[in-house]
Amino acid sequence: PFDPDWWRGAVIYQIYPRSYQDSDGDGIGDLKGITARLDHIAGLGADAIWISPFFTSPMKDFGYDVSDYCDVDPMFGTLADFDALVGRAHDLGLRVMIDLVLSHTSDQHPWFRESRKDRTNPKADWYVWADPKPDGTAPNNWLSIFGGPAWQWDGRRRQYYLHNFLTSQPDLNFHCPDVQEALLDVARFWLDRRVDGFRLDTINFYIADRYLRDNPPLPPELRNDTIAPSVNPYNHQLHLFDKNQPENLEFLKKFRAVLNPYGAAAVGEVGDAQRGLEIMAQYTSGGDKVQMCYPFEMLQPARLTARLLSDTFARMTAEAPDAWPCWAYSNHDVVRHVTRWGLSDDAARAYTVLLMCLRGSVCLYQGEELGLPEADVAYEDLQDPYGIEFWPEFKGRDGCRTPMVWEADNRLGGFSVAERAWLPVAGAHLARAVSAQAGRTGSMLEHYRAALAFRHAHPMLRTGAMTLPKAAGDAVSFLRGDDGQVFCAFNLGEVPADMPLPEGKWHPIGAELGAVTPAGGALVLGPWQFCLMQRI
Ligand code: ISL
Repeated sequence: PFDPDWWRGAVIYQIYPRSYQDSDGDGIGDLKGITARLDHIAGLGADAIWISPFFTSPMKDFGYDVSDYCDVDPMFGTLADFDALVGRAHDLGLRVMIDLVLSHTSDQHPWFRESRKDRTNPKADWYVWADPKPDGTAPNNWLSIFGGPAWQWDGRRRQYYLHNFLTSQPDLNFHCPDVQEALLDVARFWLDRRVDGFRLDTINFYIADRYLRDNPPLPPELRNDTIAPSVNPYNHQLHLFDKNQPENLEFLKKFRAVLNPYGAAAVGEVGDAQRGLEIMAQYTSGGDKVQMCYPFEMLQPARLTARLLSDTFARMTAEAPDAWPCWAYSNHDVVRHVTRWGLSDDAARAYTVLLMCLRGSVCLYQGEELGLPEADVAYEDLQDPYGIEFWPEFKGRDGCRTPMVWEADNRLGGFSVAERAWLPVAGAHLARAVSAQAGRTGSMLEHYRAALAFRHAHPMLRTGAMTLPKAAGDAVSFLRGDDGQVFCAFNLGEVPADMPLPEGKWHPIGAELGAVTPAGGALVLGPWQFCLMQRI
């Protein structure tokens, strides 16, 4: 059904296609495998799926290096398989979002092969090329997220090209109108194949300063010292010029104009520890750019405490009052949150309910619904180039990318019939496989199902207003709904918390989630307990 607002408050389930389900026994997941497992996602109660890239790619960054935007990599299947996936998803009431990596291509993309030939070919300015400084060094001080300078010398053209990520991921030049048009055509291609929206990779990296000015050093108060400098030198510059230039807003408006006739939605990934919320405000306000941004506030190593939650929402109220965030605790780039935050099952349950009560949309990452911890991947098994480069200070992203576990009594968890999977299945994950949890009262999977159903049953949790969270120690509370119809209180810690009850008449809800009922006019929450109430 045509509903241009479908994304607002939606729960989006992220699939990492290499690791969801292998249908042809090569040890790598594929589109047919995903199609076969869509019932699981619909049964969970998600509104949509986001599939990480499955496009033709040399797989240097596992698909985030695209060499053909309009085809499926043979490893994952065919366009016909994709059409079948979309058909099945729609039959199940699931929207389909795909992951467009527009900021850069693979160095194997025909556009780059042509562009690097010489300085006069028709695509000569499709990438960010620049002459060296007089002493032969890189054009400026910009750094790559994956370490080292963001510039790579090309012997043939005798110029440097910009790469914000791997050297094999050259950045497209969005100052070139033909590049913008080509990318809008990519979006049209997939919309015509009936996708409902896009996750836009690194949306704030699209446009760099046309004068290629040096970034200034980062003032110490803005540094995020939870990231070791050896791992992320990137954290030591103020990223004024290498990303998020004002021209980006013009491109996003054109992108939105392409989406509108289809009722499609886009969520832009904004990885910016310094100005993420402010950028989200720029990109999602006004109703003429992207609908949602995916900020990193809850993906950080530091646990989402009551204080951090209230600070984040206070900053959002100040800097981004009408922005629409899409929250996530976990994804394919970070340590799974259960491990990252050191959560017990009880703590993880409380965090799940909290996520379902927040204003914004939500992304869940495959396996999160099983309470999976990060997998330990041995050095010999590493696949992620980012991890191989920085081992052992940073072990890379493989520990959250191991295969999904479907069957507890199967060597590869029912992921594949191959001898080996592309990444090992974590032994400790098997006991948490879908088969071991489905239908079992009190399991993490059933808890997620109930939590999603709860969000659905209370539309004000999806689209209603939210008061600023009040934090007191580890406890936090807020009201949801335009008239404050729902009261939500959580104890995000080990110490019992005494909380004031809100004024008015209330009846408790969420018993099926384990919510606590106030007794004798007082609300005392034990460790990881929470209370949910609806105004009478
Ligand atoms: O910018 C960052 C921190 O300030 C990074 O976290 C960055 O936003 C993130 O690494 C972007 O990730 C996405 O693009 C990458 C790809 O490797 C990731 O898998 C993808 O999620 C390059 O395409």
